[in-house]
Amino acid sequence: MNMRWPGIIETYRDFLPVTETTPVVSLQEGATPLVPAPLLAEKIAGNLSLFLKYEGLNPTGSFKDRGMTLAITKAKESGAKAVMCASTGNTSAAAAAYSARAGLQCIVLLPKGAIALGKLAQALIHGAQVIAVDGNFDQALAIAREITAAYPVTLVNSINPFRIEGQKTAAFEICDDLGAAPDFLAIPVGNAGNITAYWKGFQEYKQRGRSTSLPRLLGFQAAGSAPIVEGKIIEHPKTLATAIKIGNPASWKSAETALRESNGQIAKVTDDEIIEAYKLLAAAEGVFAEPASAASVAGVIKLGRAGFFQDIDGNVSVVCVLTGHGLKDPDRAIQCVREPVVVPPSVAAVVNELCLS
Ligand code: AN7
Repeated sequence: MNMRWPGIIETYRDFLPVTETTPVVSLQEGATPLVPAPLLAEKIAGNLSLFLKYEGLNPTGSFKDRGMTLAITKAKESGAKAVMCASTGNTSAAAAAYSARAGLQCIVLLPKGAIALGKLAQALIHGAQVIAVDGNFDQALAIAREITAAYPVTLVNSINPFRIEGQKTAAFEICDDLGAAPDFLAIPVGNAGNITAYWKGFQEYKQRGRSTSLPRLLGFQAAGSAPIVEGKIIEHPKTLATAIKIGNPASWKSAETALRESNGQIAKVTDDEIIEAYKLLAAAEGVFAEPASAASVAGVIKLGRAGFFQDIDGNVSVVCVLTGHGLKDPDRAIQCVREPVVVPPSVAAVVNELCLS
């Protein structure tokens, strides 16, 4: 069979810890579009070229698939029978799907009542054993770490280095598509695995002569869940962007290293700013991303308003990572716009409603 795109492991095999005999578990993840966003760019700054790395178009609807294809492949290679993760939703959706494909048992710990509907549906339909913890994500992750240290169950949170290895391939794709690294990469930050992975990817691509420059990283956290920005653990994180409702990121240190080495910065965006960007993306560019993803765009809008890009000479290229699909969280979409009006089933009623007469 001649596959058009065989997934990230086969495509970037030379950059990943696999051998000829590694049993690759893939859903043909990766090769996500880099969508130009000219209307949004124009609103932000005159000298901006803006692109959206639409990671919601991965098989389970988020960037987690890149890390999970490798984490599950390596778990299978090592002879593991079961994997576990704590999750704000997307990791559990990916873990459940790839585990199903690999024939592994999958256990997921979810903070009770704090998971978007689509993500919960995914974990359940793929046959994971789902346990709701009456606490927050950070507590669930602490439990998962302790259990996987004591029992023969493989942890597939991003503390697992294979997750980072897989996720770095998104940086490769951006360089391949643009023909160079962008000037800036804007990315939402939760547990901080993805910003770590992107930085690793951009660096390796440059070291291996596949790109010639490095981007500056712009990380964004939700204002009520911004431990890295505040410089302290947030015991009770709050935000409607449930994917990044994380108060004690596992990859905190490596995120700070990436920010420092790339001459980047991390800032916070409020829930109102996130929703504004979320609606603008959908209505002005036709791109539906979940609220956490819109944090990257909200951050770039905020920097634009402060004159950040205008102060730079010449054209500036910015890639915003849209980490998850908008359909993950349908409740939020409906809540923040107007629900449809209801009319009787007649032409006259619809014409009247549309003010056509
Ligand atoms: C849509 O699924 O942590 O900074 O358990 O789902 O690498 O954690 C999700 C994180 C951004 C933050 N956008 O990435 C999980 C989980 C979306 C996400 C992030 C997440 P990291």
